Amino acid sequence: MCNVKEWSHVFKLDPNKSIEEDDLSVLCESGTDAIIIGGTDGVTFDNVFDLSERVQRYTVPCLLEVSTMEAIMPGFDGYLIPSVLNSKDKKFITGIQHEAIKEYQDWIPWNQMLVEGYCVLNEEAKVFKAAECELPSNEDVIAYAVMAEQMFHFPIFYLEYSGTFGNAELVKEVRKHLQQTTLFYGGGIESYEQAVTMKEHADVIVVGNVIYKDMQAALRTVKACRQ
Ligand code: 1GP
Repeated sequence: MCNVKEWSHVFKLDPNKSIEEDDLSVLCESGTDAIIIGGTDGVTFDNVFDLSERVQRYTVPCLLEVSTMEAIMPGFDGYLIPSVLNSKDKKFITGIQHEAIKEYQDWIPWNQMLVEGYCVLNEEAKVFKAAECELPSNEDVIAYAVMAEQMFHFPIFYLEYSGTFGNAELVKEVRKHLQQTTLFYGGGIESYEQAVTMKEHADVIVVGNVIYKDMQAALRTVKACRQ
């Protein structure tokens, strides 16, 4: 099983976007700690399967962040299960997960599962709308972090700014309240400097979009975590 406590950097690949073989190879061999396959829309069994087969040729751990039941399949090094703590709808906190357990409990490899307590902070992000989130205050965010660790014992608390660079001061503040739970930060990291800034506070930075815009810049974010 993957030990997220040893990670500092991961790339998140969207199965709904295409990536050339050369670029995928460089990413997988960049020294990143893991490749996460996950996205908000257009995630299908076929595109997850295709991408996972390509990534699994490399030694880097490959995890599936489950966003739809239709695209769950065996063969990953781990499975990340989001629970969106600032959603207005119970469905995105425990509802879909509850349905999945009812249907598949005999097949679920529990020792490969990691639950992520998500807090989505960019109102413009697709995931904010898709998971029917409400924007929390800084105080709310800290309470969600404490809840994730102390009440639910989630292994991961994920500050998700997908598409925009977030508030480093808030990430720093959240970090102070977590001892056991690993803090993931994702959103808008497109340069070495931005990676350094967020890595100073978060345990793990998640880099997504820039992969599809500027591969060299994406690779520099790995270097920023290896100093
Ligand atoms: C998205 O947190 C990740 O789920 C990464 O965000 O795509 O903005 O890098 P970006």
